Amino acid sequence: MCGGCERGSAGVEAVKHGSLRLGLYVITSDDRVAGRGHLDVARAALAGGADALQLRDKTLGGKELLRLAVEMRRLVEESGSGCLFLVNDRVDVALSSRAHGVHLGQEDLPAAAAREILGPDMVLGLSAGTVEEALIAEREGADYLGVGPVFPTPSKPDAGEPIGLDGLRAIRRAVNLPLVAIGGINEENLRAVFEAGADGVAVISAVSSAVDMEEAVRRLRRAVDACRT
Ligand code: TZP
Ligand code: MG
Repeated sequence: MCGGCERGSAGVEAVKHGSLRLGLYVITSDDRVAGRGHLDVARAALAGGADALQLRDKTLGGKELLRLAVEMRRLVEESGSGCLFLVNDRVDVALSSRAHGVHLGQEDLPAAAAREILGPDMVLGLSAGTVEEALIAEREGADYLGVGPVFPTPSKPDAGEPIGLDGLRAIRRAVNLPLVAIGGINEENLRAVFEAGADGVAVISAVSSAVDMEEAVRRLRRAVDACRT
């Protein structure tokens, strides 16, 4: 999809043709295991066959985040894997690093404003934890929704009460957008998540905390594929 592509070529065109691949969506974290950083997680995600990769760091300033984003974008391109690359929170960093898209939460720039800046071709993902948020996100031009937390998570202390599989089902019934479920998802519980209507699963600790991250991604890849055959 994006080997050597320019900004946004994996965007709306892919969505329109129903080919936005989000089945296994890996989000990077820093220092979950000492000495292991964002780029290590990214390398493992790419080698293990992730469909999408998101750079997420709540602590870094713009300069350092952009440096990482540019490097991650380069890794994605070099991998030739067609993996989608998104930046969390920062539309400016996503644009400047030529990411394929950005993922925004409820407290970030409103979707309509983000879309205006990003243009029609970049992928815009939005977080939604309720049916109401999902309906608004759909109306405002999201390409996919990050839905959760489905289960309790160690990775986001302010994530709020888990919505459970019932919450995910309710959002599934309400919107047509691709849904990427997030929060406490692992190899063991991901089948139930797909059965509840998710199109993909996003994970942090299932990869970042694994002893062998690349092997963890490969196992998740197989588990995701097994749910969809
Ligand atoms: N948004 C909702 S839950 C969550 C985010 C970023 C954290 C997911 O991390 P983990 O370790 O896969 O539960
Ligand atoms: Mg955010």
